[in-house]
Amino acid sequence: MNTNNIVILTGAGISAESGLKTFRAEDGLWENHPVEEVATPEGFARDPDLVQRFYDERRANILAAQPNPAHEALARLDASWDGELLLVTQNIDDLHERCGAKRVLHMHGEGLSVWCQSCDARHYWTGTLRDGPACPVCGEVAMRPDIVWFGEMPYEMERIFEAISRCDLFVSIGTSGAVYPAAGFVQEANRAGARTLELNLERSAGSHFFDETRLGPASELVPEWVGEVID
Ligand code: BV8
Repeated sequence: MNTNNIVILTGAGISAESGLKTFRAEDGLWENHPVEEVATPEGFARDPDLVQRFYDERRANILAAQPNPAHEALARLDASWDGELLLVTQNIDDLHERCGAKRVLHMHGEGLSVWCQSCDARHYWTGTLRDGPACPVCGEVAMRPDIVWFGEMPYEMERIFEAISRCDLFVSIGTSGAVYPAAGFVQEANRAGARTLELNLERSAGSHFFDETRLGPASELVPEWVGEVID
Protein backbone atom coordinates (compact mmCIF):
# COMPACT_ATOMS: atom_id res chain seq x y z
CA MET A 1 0.00 0.00 0.00
CA ASN A 2 1.47 3.40 -0.85
CA THR A 3 1.70 5.93 1.97
CA ASN A 4 -0.25 9.18 1.69
CA ASN A 5 -1.44 10.18 5.14
CA ILE A 6 0.90 9.87 8.12
CA VAL A 7 0.21 10.36 11.83
CA ILE A 8 3.26 10.49 14.11
CA LEU A 9 3.06 10.34 17.91
CA THR A 10 6.10 11.45 19.90
CA GLY A 11 6.85 11.10 23.61
CA ALA A 12 9.57 12.10 26.05
CA GLY A 13 12.04 9.65 24.47
CA ILE A 14 12.48 11.83 21.37
CA SER A 15 13.74 14.68 23.60
CA ALA A 16 15.89 12.51 25.88
CA GLU A 17 19.01 13.07 23.73
CA SER A 18 18.34 16.81 23.96
CA GLY A 19 18.89 16.48 27.71
CA LEU A 20 15.23 16.67 28.77
CA LYS A 21 14.35 14.00 31.35
CA THR A 22 11.80 11.36 30.49
CA PHE A 23 9.06 10.44 32.95
CA ARG A 24 9.81 6.89 33.80
CA ALA A 25 13.58 6.80 33.64
CA GLU A 26 14.10 9.41 36.35
CA ASP A 27 12.00 7.33 38.80
CA GLY A 28 9.22 9.87 38.17
CA LEU A 29 9.73 11.88 41.33
CA TRP A 30 9.80 15.63 41.86
CA GLU A 31 11.09 16.67 45.30
CA ASN A 32 9.97 13.21 46.51
CA HIS A 33 6.50 13.67 45.08
CA PRO A 34 5.36 11.24 42.32
CA VAL A 35 4.96 13.22 39.08
CA GLU A 36 1.45 11.83 38.80
CA GLU A 37 0.73 13.73 42.05
CA VAL A 38 2.34 16.99 40.92
CA ALA A 39 0.86 16.92 37.42
CA THR A 40 -2.78 16.94 38.61
CA PRO A 41 -5.39 19.64 39.36
CA GLU A 42 -5.63 18.23 42.91
CA GLY A 43 -1.88 18.56 43.35
CA PHE A 44 -2.05 22.16 42.12
CA ALA A 45 -4.94 22.99 44.48
CA ARG A 46 -3.12 21.34 47.39
CA ASP A 47 0.27 22.94 46.86
CA PRO A 48 0.30 25.53 44.04
CA ASP A 49 3.81 26.71 44.88
CA LEU A 50 5.26 23.17 44.50
CA VAL A 51 3.55 22.70 41.14
CA GLN A 52 4.47 26.20 39.87
CA ARG A 53 8.12 25.52 40.81
CA PHE A 54 8.00 22.13 39.02
CA TYR A 55 6.92 23.79 35.80
CA ASP A 56 9.18 26.83 36.24
CA GLU A 57 12.05 24.32 36.30
CA ARG A 58 10.71 22.46 33.22
CA ARG A 59 10.29 25.77 31.36
CA ALA A 60 13.92 26.73 32.05
CA ASN A 61 15.12 23.27 30.94
CA ILE A 62 13.12 23.57 27.70
CA LEU A 63 14.69 26.94 26.90
CA ALA A 64 18.18 25.53 27.54
CA ALA A 65 17.65 22.41 25.38
CA GLN A 66 18.43 22.08 21.67
CA PRO A 67 16.64 19.91 19.08
CA ASN A 68 18.43 16.66 18.18
CA PRO A 69 18.68 14.84 14.80
CA ALA A 70 15.34 13.10 15.46
CA HIS A 71 13.48 16.45 15.71
CA GLU A 72 15.34 17.74 12.66
CA ALA A 73 14.45 14.68 10.59
CA LEU A 74 10.73 15.00 11.41
CA ALA A 75 10.86 18.70 10.47
CA ARG A 76 12.43 17.72 7.11
CA LEU A 77 9.67 15.17 6.57
CA ASP A 78 6.98 17.74 7.46
CA ALA A 79 8.47 20.26 5.02
CA SER A 80 8.71 17.82 2.12
CA TRP A 81 5.63 15.63 2.59
CA ASP A 82 2.79 16.69 0.28
CA GLY A 83 0.35 14.14 1.68
CA GLU A 84 -1.43 14.65 4.99
CA LEU A 85 0.82 14.62 8.04
CA LEU A 86 0.02 15.27 11.69
CA LEU A 87 2.79 15.29 14.31
CA VAL A 88 1.00 14.68 17.61
CA THR A 89 3.33 15.18 20.55
CA GLN A 90 2.80 14.31 24.21
CA ASN A 91 5.79 16.52 25.00
CA ILE A 92 5.50 20.02 26.39
CA ASP A 93 8.82 21.17 24.89
CA ASP A 94 8.97 23.19 21.64
CA LEU A 95 11.84 21.27 20.04
CA HIS A 96 9.72 20.09 17.07
CA GLU A 97 8.81 23.71 16.27
CA ARG A 98 12.32 25.03 16.91
CA CYS A 99 13.61 23.06 13.92
CA GLY A 100 10.75 24.15 11.69
CA ALA A 101 8.05 21.51 12.04
CA LYS A 102 4.68 23.12 11.25
CA ARG A 103 1.97 20.48 11.51
CA VAL A 104 2.50 19.92 15.27
CA LEU A 105 -0.24 19.28 17.84
CA HIS A 106 0.60 19.37 21.57
CA MET A 107 -2.05 17.08 23.04
CA HIS A 108 -0.75 17.56 26.60
CA GLY A 109 -0.19 21.30 26.36
CA GLU A 110 3.00 23.34 26.18
CA GLY A 111 5.60 24.26 28.78
CA LEU A 112 6.05 27.73 27.24
CA SER A 113 2.34 28.55 27.42
CA VAL A 114 0.46 29.75 30.52
CA TRP A 115 -3.31 29.91 31.00
CA CYS A 116 -5.19 32.51 33.03
CA GLN A 117 -7.91 30.91 35.13
CA SER A 118 -9.61 34.27 35.53
CA CYS A 119 -10.03 35.42 31.91
CA ASP A 120 -9.07 32.19 30.02
CA ALA A 121 -6.34 33.99 28.03
CA ARG A 122 -3.21 31.99 27.11
CA HIS A 123 0.22 33.59 26.86
CA TYR A 124 3.62 32.57 25.50
CA TRP A 125 5.70 32.57 28.70
CA THR A 126 9.42 32.03 29.23
CA GLY A 127 9.55 33.37 32.80
CA THR A 128 8.36 31.89 36.08
CA LEU A 129 4.92 31.70 37.71
CA ARG A 130 6.03 30.97 41.28
CA ASP A 131 6.26 34.73 42.00
CA GLY A 132 2.59 35.27 41.05
CA PRO A 133 2.78 37.55 38.00
CA ALA A 134 -0.40 39.32 36.90
CA CYS A 135 -2.14 38.15 33.74
CA PRO A 136 -1.22 40.62 30.93
CA VAL A 137 -4.87 40.68 29.81
CA CYS A 138 -6.97 40.90 32.97
CA GLY A 139 -4.38 41.82 35.60
CA GLU A 140 -5.43 39.01 37.93
CA VAL A 141 -2.84 36.74 39.62
CA ALA A 142 -4.45 33.52 38.32
CA MET A 143 -2.13 31.90 35.77
CA ARG A 144 -1.32 28.19 35.70
CA PRO A 145 0.84 26.13 33.38
CA ASP A 146 -1.03 25.43 30.10
CA ILE A 147 -0.49 21.71 30.64
CA VAL A 148 -2.98 18.82 30.46
CA TRP A 149 -2.66 17.17 33.88
CA PHE A 150 -3.72 13.65 34.82
CA GLY A 151 -7.50 13.55 34.97
CA GLU A 152 -7.82 16.42 32.46
CA MET A 153 -8.95 15.97 28.86
CA PRO A 154 -6.08 16.16 26.35
CA TYR A 155 -6.36 18.87 23.68
CA GLU A 156 -7.88 18.39 20.20
CA MET A 157 -8.85 14.75 20.62
CA GLU A 158 -11.46 15.02 17.80
CA ARG A 159 -8.82 16.27 15.37
CA ILE A 160 -6.43 13.50 16.41
CA PHE A 161 -8.95 10.68 15.99
CA GLU A 162 -10.05 12.16 12.66
CA ALA A 163 -6.44 12.15 11.39
CA ILE A 164 -5.86 8.59 12.64
CA SER A 165 -9.05 7.35 10.94
CA ARG A 166 -7.65 8.64 7.62
CA CYS A 167 -4.02 7.64 8.00
CA ASP A 168 -2.30 4.77 6.25
CA LEU A 169 0.85 4.98 8.37
CA PHE A 170 1.04 5.53 12.16
CA VAL A 171 4.50 5.97 13.70
CA SER A 172 5.10 6.08 17.48
CA ILE A 173 8.45 7.51 18.61
CA GLY A 174 9.94 7.57 22.13
CA THR A 175 6.94 6.76 24.27
CA SER A 176 6.39 4.07 26.89
CA GLY A 177 2.73 3.54 26.02
CA ALA A 178 1.88 4.05 29.69
CA VAL A 179 -0.52 6.98 29.47
CA TYR A 180 -3.97 7.06 27.88
CA PRO A 181 -5.55 8.08 25.61
CA ALA A 182 -2.24 8.48 23.68
CA ALA A 183 -1.30 4.85 24.38
CA GLY A 184 -4.49 3.73 22.65
CA PHE A 185 -3.85 5.56 19.36
CA VAL A 186 -2.04 2.57 17.83
CA GLN A 187 -5.17 0.45 18.28
CA GLU A 188 -7.23 3.14 16.50
CA ALA A 189 -4.68 3.10 13.69
CA ASN A 190 -4.92 -0.68 13.41
CA ARG A 191 -8.71 -0.39 13.24
CA ALA A 192 -8.27 2.19 10.43
CA GLY A 193 -6.18 -0.36 8.51
CA ALA A 194 -2.97 1.68 8.77
CA ARG A 195 0.51 0.21 8.94
CA THR A 196 1.94 0.81 12.43
CA LEU A 197 5.62 1.35 13.22
CA GLU A 198 7.27 1.94 16.64
CA LEU A 199 10.70 3.54 17.05
CA ASN A 200 11.84 3.30 20.68
CA LEU A 201 14.89 2.67 22.88
CA GLU A 202 13.25 -0.41 24.39
CA ARG A 203 10.05 -2.38 23.93
CA SER A 204 7.05 -0.48 25.30
CA ALA A 205 3.75 -1.46 26.89
CA GLY A 206 2.18 -1.22 23.45
CA SER A 207 4.83 -2.92 21.30
CA HIS A 208 2.62 -5.93 20.64
CA PHE A 209 0.10 -3.66 18.84
CA PHE A 210 2.64 -2.56 16.21
CA ASP A 211 3.34 -4.22 12.85
CA GLU A 212 7.00 -3.36 13.34
CA THR A 213 9.15 -2.19 16.29
CA ARG A 214 12.69 -0.88 15.79
CA LEU A 215 14.81 -0.55 18.94
CA GLY A 216 17.49 2.12 19.35
CA PRO A 217 18.04 5.81 20.07
CA ALA A 218 15.69 8.21 18.26
CA SER A 219 18.61 10.28 16.97
CA GLU A 220 19.60 7.25 14.84
CA LEU A 221 16.28 5.52 14.11
CA VAL A 222 14.27 8.62 13.10
CA PRO A 223 16.66 10.05 10.45
CA GLU A 224 17.04 6.52 9.04
CA TRP A 225 13.25 6.05 8.81
CA VAL A 226 12.65 9.54 7.37
CA GLY A 227 15.30 8.77 4.75
CA GLU A 228 13.36 5.65 3.75
CA VAL A 229 10.06 7.58 3.48
CA ILE A 230 11.41 10.62 1.60
CA ASP A 231 13.64 8.68 -0.83
C1 BV8 B 1 -7.68 11.55 30.77
C2 BV8 B 1 1.75 16.59 30.89
C3 BV8 B 1 -10.00 11.60 31.09
C4 BV8 B 1 2.32 16.74 32.23
C5 BV8 B 1 1.08 14.31 30.88
C6 BV8 B 1 -6.02 3.54 34.67
C7 BV8 B 1 -5.94 2.89 33.46
C8 BV8 B 1 -5.89 3.60 32.26
C9 BV8 B 1 -5.91 4.99 32.28
C10 BV8 B 1 -5.98 5.63 33.49
C11 BV8 B 1 -6.04 4.92 34.69
N1 BV8 B 1 -6.09 5.80 35.70
C12 BV8 B 1 -6.08 7.06 35.18
C13 BV8 B 1 -6.03 6.95 33.85
C14 BV8 B 1 -6.01 8.05 32.89
C15 BV8 B 1 -4.64 8.68 32.84
C16 BV8 B 1 -3.57 7.64 32.59
O1 BV8 B 1 -3.42 7.16 31.49
N2 BV8 B 1 -2.83 7.34 33.68
C17 BV8 B 1 -1.75 6.38 33.56
C18 BV8 B 1 -0.61 6.81 34.52
C19 BV8 B 1 -2.28 5.00 33.93
N3 BV8 B 1 -4.68 9.61 31.73
C20 BV8 B 1 -5.13 10.84 31.94
O2 BV8 B 1 -5.43 11.29 33.03
C21 BV8 B 1 -5.31 11.71 30.68
N4 BV8 B 1 -6.60 12.30 30.74
O3 BV8 B 1 -7.68 10.36 30.75
O4 BV8 B 1 -8.81 12.32 30.87
C22 BV8 B 1 -11.11 12.55 31.01
C23 BV8 B 1 -12.29 12.13 30.42
C24 BV8 B 1 -13.35 12.99 30.36
C25 BV8 B 1 -13.22 14.28 30.85
C26 BV8 B 1 -12.03 14.71 31.42
C27 BV8 B 1 -10.96 13.84 31.50
C28 BV8 B 1 -4.32 12.85 30.66
C29 BV8 B 1 -2.92 12.32 30.52
C30 BV8 B 1 -1.99 13.50 30.33
C31 BV8 B 1 -1.16 13.68 31.57
N5 BV8 B 1 -0.12 14.65 31.28
N6 BV8 B 1 1.97 15.23 30.54
C32 BV8 B 1 3.76 17.07 32.12
O5 BV8 B 1 4.37 16.82 31.06
O6 BV8 B 1 4.28 17.55 33.12
S1 BV8 B 1 1.49 12.68 30.70
C33 BV8 B 1 3.20 12.50 30.62
O7 BV8 B 1 3.51 11.10 30.68
C34 BV8 B 1 3.76 12.87 29.29
O8 BV8 B 1 3.19 13.98 28.70
C35 BV8 B 1 3.53 11.66 28.44
O9 BV8 B 1 2.33 11.79 27.75
C36 BV8 B 1 3.26 10.58 29.42
C37 BV8 B 1 4.02 9.33 29.08
O10 BV8 B 1 5.32 9.66 29.03
P1 BV8 B 1 6.21 9.27 27.74
O11 BV8 B 1 6.20 10.44 26.83
O12 BV8 B 1 5.82 7.97 27.15
O13 BV8 B 1 7.58 9.17 28.48
P2 BV8 B 1 8.06 7.94 29.37
O14 BV8 B 1 9.15 8.46 30.25
O15 BV8 B 1 6.90 7.24 29.97
O16 BV8 B 1 8.67 6.98 28.27
C38 BV8 B 1 9.77 7.41 27.50
C39 BV8 B 1 10.02 6.34 26.47
O17 BV8 B 1 11.08 6.80 25.64
C40 BV8 B 1 10.46 5.02 27.08
O18 BV8 B 1 9.76 3.97 26.45
C41 BV8 B 1 11.95 4.95 26.75
O19 BV8 B 1 12.37 3.63 26.47
C42 BV8 B 1 12.04 5.77 25.49
N7 BV8 B 1 13.33 6.42 25.30
C43 BV8 B 1 14.16 6.93 26.26
N8 BV8 B 1 15.25 7.46 25.66
C44 BV8 B 1 15.08 7.31 24.32
C45 BV8 B 1 13.87 6.65 24.09
N9 BV8 B 1 13.43 6.33 22.87
C46 BV8 B 1 14.21 6.68 21.82
N10 BV8 B 1 15.39 7.33 21.96
C47 BV8 B 1 15.86 7.64 23.18
N11 BV8 B 1 17.04 8.27 23.30
